[in-house]
Amino acid sequence: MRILHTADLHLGRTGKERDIWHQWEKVIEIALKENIHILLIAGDIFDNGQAEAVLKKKFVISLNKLANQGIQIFIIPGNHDLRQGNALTDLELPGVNVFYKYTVVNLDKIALHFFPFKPELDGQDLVRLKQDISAQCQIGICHASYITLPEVFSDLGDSQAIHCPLSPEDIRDLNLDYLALGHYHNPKQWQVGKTQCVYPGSIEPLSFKEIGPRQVFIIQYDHGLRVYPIEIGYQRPYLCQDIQIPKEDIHALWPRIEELARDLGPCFLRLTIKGVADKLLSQAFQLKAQYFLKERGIQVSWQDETVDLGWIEEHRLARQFREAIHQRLAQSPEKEFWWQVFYRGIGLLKYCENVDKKNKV
Ligand SMILES: [Mn+2]
Repeated sequence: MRILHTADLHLGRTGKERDIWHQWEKVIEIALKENIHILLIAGDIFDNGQAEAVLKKKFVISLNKLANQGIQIFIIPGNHDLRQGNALTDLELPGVNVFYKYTVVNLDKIALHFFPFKPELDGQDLVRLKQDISAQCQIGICHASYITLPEVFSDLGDSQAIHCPLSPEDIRDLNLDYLALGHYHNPKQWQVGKTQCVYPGSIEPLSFKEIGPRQVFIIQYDHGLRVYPIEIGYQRPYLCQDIQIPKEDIHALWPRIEELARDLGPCFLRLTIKGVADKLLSQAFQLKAQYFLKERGIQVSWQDETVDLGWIEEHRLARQFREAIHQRLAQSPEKEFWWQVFYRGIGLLKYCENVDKKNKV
């Protein structure tokens, strides 16, 4: 018996429709190639409850490709599917099952326990819902928050999305062999007692927090349980880069922009720009670079940490520090060293001023 576990497709997410669809097509291909018997989707197929009819139709056609090969498809809703409506209506066709209340499906040696998403539930509620079924392999499917992992806690906490909190004790009490989760968007695999727990993560990165190639998981049950991920890459990753203005010359930074355009494929790029520059020149440069990179499929968001030359001129301490450094630069052969002293020193002076300002407020 071979099962494919995925979750968090977020079909229809604004601006990412095509990327997500390409990734979903990869999942379908893998499902066909890997000879799976069952596809589990642990919630958040759609980004919101009011998915467009055209998109739903396209999705049903894609599921039909699997159903026609005898693959059974099991779906539970996630919080996004039920956001302002219900996106999972009209999906039920032969071979496709959507569960809205706790259900056990008994297949030969495997029992599948479906716990559909409900905002008011927690881990102990799942334990109370679960029926005692005798089967060699017990698999649970839910859209929940394993808050014991710090990265899950902080990420879901930041988005105020700690729904259905789960603890290691809850997982022990559930007494499963495999827990197929959805909700957290980075792939994660860990073990609690005998239970293998997996978040497959989103199928396409949706924010700067979703790092690395995407994965789906294959669960194979013969005599024992074997679980392994299959990488499905991504369409457009989220990347972060620091760039430093050489000396005080913003234009000397242009080759770095060209290098980024050459080295990076289509992506979302957070550029943190550091150093000293005239504010207006720097803003003009950022606009020009942003346009240049956009033409090459790179979407830039700027994090401006530059210190304005104008500010230095206006502040006696900063101005004198700059003058002193320029003297050293003229005399010393260690130019790179003195530039580093300058960046650090001027950054510190600017920081101190910001702190002073805050304290006054
Ligand atoms: Mn999600």
